[in-house]
Amino acid sequence: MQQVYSTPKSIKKDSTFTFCAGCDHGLAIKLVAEVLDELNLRENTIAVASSGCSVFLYDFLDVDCIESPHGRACAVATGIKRAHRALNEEKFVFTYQGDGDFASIGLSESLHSALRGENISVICINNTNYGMTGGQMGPTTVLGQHTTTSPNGRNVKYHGYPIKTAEQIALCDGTCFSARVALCDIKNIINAKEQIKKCFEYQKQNLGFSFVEILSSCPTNWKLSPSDSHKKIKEELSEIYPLKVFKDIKEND
Ligand SMILES: Cc1ncc(C[n+]2csc(CCOP(=O)(O)OP(=O)(O)O)c2C)c(N)n1
Repeated sequence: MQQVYSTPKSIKKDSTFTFCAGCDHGLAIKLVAEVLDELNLRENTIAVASSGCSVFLYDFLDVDCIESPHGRACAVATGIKRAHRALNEEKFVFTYQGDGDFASIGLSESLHSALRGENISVICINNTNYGMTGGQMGPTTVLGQHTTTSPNGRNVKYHGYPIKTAEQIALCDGTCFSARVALCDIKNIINAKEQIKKCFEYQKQNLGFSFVEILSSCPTNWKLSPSDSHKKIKEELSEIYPLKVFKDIKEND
């Protein structure tokens, strides 16, 4: 069969994405792989995957990958970056995490990595629930959203407010770049790749903690079709979670 789309070198040969139908993880990983290739980083990268659907990163990405315990991706990435520096080896280190991993169980590690200005990059997949374990309420579940642990909808009285991760990370002095993007249509996919590229370039330039949150579909747990999931991101979720750059240290110069 004629190949229509090229496969980035950083994607393992013959790998077929095994995510649920319509899940944005596959596209997110492909964009990350394209950026790694364009910045010539493949041979020098160590990727840190988290518990959750993001753990499958190492099945698809043809770079050195390590799996971190739940919530500890930024801490593991910090150790890897610093240990290599101590050996005078400059490695490109990024984490690929779910929102539950980054902003709930791992919030302390994540926030302090940003406050310390660790020179690592983070790709955080925000699907507004704990996807892998069956769609429980997560830190980013929006008010009114039905999940397996909030069957009547997230209620501010009982569950509090969701966290706006990209905005919070932008508040940290050690952060050089923080943006939120989505993959719900071509325009947004192109923009997402640009922001991922900037995020990775800033680490190469040694500017500190760089972060991209990707608002992602989860058709299985949202109980929607893939196209309705993207419609939900475009029409509802991006109103609550604005798609924009919240901090760019170079723009503020
Ligand atoms: C210490 C610990 N607690 C709980 C779990 C179970 N667990 C595995 S993945 C996961 C949810 C991950 O959710 P998220 O980070 O949002 O990623 P997603 O699966 O949605 O991509 C949980 C609770 C675990 N592996 N380790």
